[in-house]
Amino acid sequence: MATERTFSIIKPDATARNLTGAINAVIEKSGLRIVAQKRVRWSTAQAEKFYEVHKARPFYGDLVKFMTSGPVVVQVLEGADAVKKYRDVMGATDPGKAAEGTIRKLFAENIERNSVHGSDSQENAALEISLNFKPDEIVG
Ligand code: 3AN
Repeated sequence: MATERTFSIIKPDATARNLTGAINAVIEKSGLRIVAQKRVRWSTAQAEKFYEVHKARPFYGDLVKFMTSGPVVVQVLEGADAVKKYRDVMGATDPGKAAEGTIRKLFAENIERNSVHGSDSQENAALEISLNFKPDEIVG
């Protein structure tokens, strides 16, 4: 399996509850390496751009409001098959449907306040990483 990178966000519901370390522990236990990380506050424009693909969905406005409601921790994760692996570690979008031991089963509040984001393809991972990190901020 090829070594890949994926983009992760620890969302405002999780930073508000002081769960950054607990979520990072699950990530690291899975074998993924956190090769870049910073805590930031997104502007409305940044959140709108990031979630542009969901623009037509009924939850878009609320999602942008939520993602700008508090600090987020943006990360680059590295490892074998990282995109799929992190999707498995996060669990289903709806925490009610997430498997035992996944981040969303352990920590998410509901389908919107679901604690983490992870890229859904290698192409999107590259795009999302480039939107949030300069190359020299990533130390593998
Ligand atoms: P995932 O984050 O699992 O890739 P997406 O890309 O379908 O899921 O959705 C992006 C984000 O939009 C989710 N993480 C969640 O915060 C929010 N979201 C998705 N579906 C809903 C929904 N039905 N109602 C409210 N928020 C949603």
